Amino acid sequence: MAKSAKKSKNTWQVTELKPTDVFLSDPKNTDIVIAVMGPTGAGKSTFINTLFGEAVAEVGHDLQSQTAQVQHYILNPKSEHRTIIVDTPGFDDTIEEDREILRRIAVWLARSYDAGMNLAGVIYLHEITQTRMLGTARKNLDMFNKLCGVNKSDNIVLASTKWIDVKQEIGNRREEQLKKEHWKEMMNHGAKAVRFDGTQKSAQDIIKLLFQQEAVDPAEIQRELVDIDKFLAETAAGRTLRYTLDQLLEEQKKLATQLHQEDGGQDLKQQIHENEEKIRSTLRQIGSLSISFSQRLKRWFRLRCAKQKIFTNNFALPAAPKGLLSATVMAKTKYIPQNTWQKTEVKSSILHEPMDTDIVIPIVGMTGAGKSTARAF
Ligand SMILES: Nc1nc2c(ncn2[C@@H]2O[C@H](COP(=O)(O)OP(=O)(O)O)[C@@H](O)[C@H]2O)c(=O)[nH]1
Ligand SMILES: [Mg+2]
Repeated sequence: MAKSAKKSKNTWQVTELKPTDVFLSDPKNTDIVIAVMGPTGAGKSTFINTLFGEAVAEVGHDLQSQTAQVQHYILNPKSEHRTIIVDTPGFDDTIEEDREILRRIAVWLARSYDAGMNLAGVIYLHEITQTRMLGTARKNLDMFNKLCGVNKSDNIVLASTKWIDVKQEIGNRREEQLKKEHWKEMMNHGAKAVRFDGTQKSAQDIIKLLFQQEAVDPAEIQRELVDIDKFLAETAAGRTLRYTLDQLLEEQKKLATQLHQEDGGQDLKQQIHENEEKIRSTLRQIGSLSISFSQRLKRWFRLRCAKQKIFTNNFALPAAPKGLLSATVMAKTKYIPQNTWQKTEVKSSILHEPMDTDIVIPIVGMTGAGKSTARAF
């Protein structure tokens, strides 16, 4: 993809970059990047140490995430084509919120893309000792899917770890399940499933798999951040938060029913309380996404608006995903006339005489957030 040599700062560089973000001091456009992702405890740092043959990354020995920052390690510093291995934090509700983890990974990838570095691929690690794909394991896989996009997955290696800790037949069964269910879509699009057996040769073989692939199309999030200059918060990955919320609400419903039927004990009440906290935290994060989204809308409009007539309208949005779609539909009205969405999505006409000199300021938010109050100003 063509990139201009010199350009002004992108929006993400202004809004998302933090002084604490670590990056290579001397990025080169000959560098090859391989990112290692997966839940905390999956064995990412151990994999990297095994690959390097020495302890370069800190290995976690408790439940807390050891790698809350994105860290990079240069495998062959003297080579013309350096291989940069990137250790990423997992999405695991311990130290940082999902949005912050996402920001750190996205910003690192965006900076590497901006510097002309080449992403060779991503290794996603999954502990074969996990009995089921639930909780953080599920969330990490969803985030990963959204980050990379599932359309083209040639540059993804899905590696299972900790084989030494499971009986062979149980491991085989779980691996089959992963291939048949959770990894199926990515594998259909070219991702490879392998086992990391804990040896350096196995780690090197996994890296080699990525070098056999052709040059990589930038991961979805890089494209969105740098090329389309979208706000990070409104990327496909950010939308996963809404999916998390659905899951939490479903869980809460089940717990409440249980409590009602069993005249619940202290444990159940505690679980409900903890779940409630998670719901609140997810809602807060979704709240920050909505702000970014409306900022983006405003930016789009600013591009084409002269300072003429101001028209303020109020979109009452029911649920987030559908609501956002409706707002987008409205925003596109001028540009894409007579498309299918007009038949399926436009439910009522608001302006009878729209003019291209009109300025539209959508007010977006949940019911009760104060949209009508804002309109009064
Ligand atoms: N038995 C076993 N333990 C492992 C393996 N890989 C990692 N671990 C342990 O799992 C824990 C988490 O590993 P770490 O590499 O820090 O995971 P990360 O959070 O993904 O970076 C540590 O206690 C490691 O010693 C493995 O292949 N087998
Ligand atoms: Mg680690």
